[in-house]
Amino acid sequence: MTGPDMTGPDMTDTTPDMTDATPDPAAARVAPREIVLALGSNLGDRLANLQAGIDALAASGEITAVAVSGVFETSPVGGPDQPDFLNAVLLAVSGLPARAVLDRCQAAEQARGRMRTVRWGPRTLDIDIIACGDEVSDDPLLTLPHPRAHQRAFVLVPWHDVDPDARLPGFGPVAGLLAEAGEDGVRRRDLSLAVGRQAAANQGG
Ligand code: A4P
Ligand code: MG
Repeated sequence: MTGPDMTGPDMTDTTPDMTDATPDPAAARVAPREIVLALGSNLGDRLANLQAGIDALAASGEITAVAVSGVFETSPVGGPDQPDFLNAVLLAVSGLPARAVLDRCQAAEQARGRMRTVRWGPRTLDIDIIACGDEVSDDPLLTLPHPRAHQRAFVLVPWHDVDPDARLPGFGPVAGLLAEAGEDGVRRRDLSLAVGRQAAANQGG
């Protein structure tokens, strides 16, 4: 027989075996970095919705809440006629990929009964990722930094409140962006949110 020797080393299949390489987003990790999350609510018990969002994100142990801004009452920007919002900004650290962080944010929104009917319409809880370290993405499913954050007082005022030296990747210091955007329609409320409640609860504290 003159055909190729099918047992020879040249015929070894070098194609990687994909059966063991199915991506598992839950297992993927990146170097831990700071994540900036904007929370908003204008339906139901707005303060409880924001706090529940923070607690839900921390519950998995994969997103560590570091600090939260004061609470600001804000006039709605865009969308239909709707009630005023409460807005806040949460600083966190996570080694999850950005898409997994988005999944956690959307799960937390769902847990507070978030309905998506009208664009920019009223919502029990919205959690947007403003920045994930220095990551830049133009994917419509997850745009980083958030494409409208740099011009929105309802994001910039609370962010500056919790981190006066913050910088928005690609745009520069938040203080400068805030000076340009102005603070119209944003009022500080005598309310507060807590970080670390979930961790304390998990330890029986
Ligand atoms: N998406 C893309 N990038 C991101 C990101 N960086 N973070 C996608 C979060 N989501 C991101 O979001 C729609 C889709 O955006 C998601 O499926 C996700 O894949 P959504 O939460 O369903 O709806 P949304 O939040 O209304 O959308 P959008 O366009 O992000 O809204 P904005 O621009 O954030 O505006 N006025 C006041 N005073 N306070 C507010 O909090 N919020 C909005 C929402 C409008 N006016 C407001 C407020
Ligand atoms: Mg959103």
